[in-house]
Amino acid sequence: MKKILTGLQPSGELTLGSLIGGISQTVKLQNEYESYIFVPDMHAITVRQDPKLLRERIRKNVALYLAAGIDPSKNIIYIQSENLYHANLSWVLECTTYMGEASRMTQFKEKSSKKDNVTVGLFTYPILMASDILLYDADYVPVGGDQKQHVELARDIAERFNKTYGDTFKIPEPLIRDVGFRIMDLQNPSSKMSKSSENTKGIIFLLDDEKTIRKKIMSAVTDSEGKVYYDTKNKPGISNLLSIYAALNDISVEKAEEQFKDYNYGNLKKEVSDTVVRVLLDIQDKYNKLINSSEIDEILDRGREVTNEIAKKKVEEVFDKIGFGR
Ligand code: AQP
Repeated sequence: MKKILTGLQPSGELTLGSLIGGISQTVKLQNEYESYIFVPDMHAITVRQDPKLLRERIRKNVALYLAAGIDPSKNIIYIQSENLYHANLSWVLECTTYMGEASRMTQFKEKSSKKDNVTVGLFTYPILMASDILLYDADYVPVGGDQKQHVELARDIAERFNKTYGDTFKIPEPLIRDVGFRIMDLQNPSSKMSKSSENTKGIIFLLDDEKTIRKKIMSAVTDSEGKVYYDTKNKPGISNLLSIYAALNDISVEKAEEQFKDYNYGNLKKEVSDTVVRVLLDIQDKYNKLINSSEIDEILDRGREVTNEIAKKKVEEVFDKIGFGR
């Protein structure tokens, strides 16, 4: 069985974008693949985090994975920092990566241009991501378009290492989702809905209450044309609402477009709100039962054990080939 690997950073509260573009993709693939899903807490500290909040969010992420349909009998679920081999391998991979290729990462350029105190960790983050992937010989990494470049870097690093030291790493491939799975900010529909954006009015958090969800969708930015159809370039707001509706009802964007072609924007927003509320309240109900349960700890203990065993073997093989130790 081929392996897939997914992680959602606990750098903020998970959003509708995290659900549609991240968790739900893994839920769909979990029957076909050997699936690894983790909480990349070490990635989250590339920007400053409050320790108490970070710890809360790690647990919340896991509860939300499960509440959204990640099946613990079909997935290995774990916390990145509970496996010290991620950072160990990352160092070796840093020494296998050239400054030129790391400097080409567009996500770093974009994120660093918006911040004052940029950490070295933000720069080397894609190499830690390569370690996350290569440790487990993942075949596929389901990612949004913005992460494709990072998977390509992981491939280049793996190929270089294999060429120098002999066959060691599986060469991973990105599994790119359809355009409709990129969920945009409701207030600024030309930007991705991101958990760490400052203006929270355009972001639906998975744990928002019903009133807040409805309010955010009803005030989503649209356009003045008054016709419902899918056109991301000229109608990013309406296209985003159609994408959300299609993704949550598991239908094509074309089908959603057909269904709403005679609707006005107010009625479209009302239907989208009903769908989002239905899906999120169901997830929240399950989440509330899970968040304080020992089930989460049992799942994470198992994940820690399994992944440490796999990663230890891989890192020992790497260290041996490099010539580390006695
Ligand atoms: N808005 C989105 N639409 C579709 N997919 C999304 N993903 C995240 N937001 C959307 C996908 O979820 C996976 C995990 O992403 P992540 O949370 O680890 O990092 P991110 O992509 O950087 O998410 P954010 O919310 O934008 O985080 P911050 O604000 O901390 O940078 C990825 O596969 C991603 O594509």
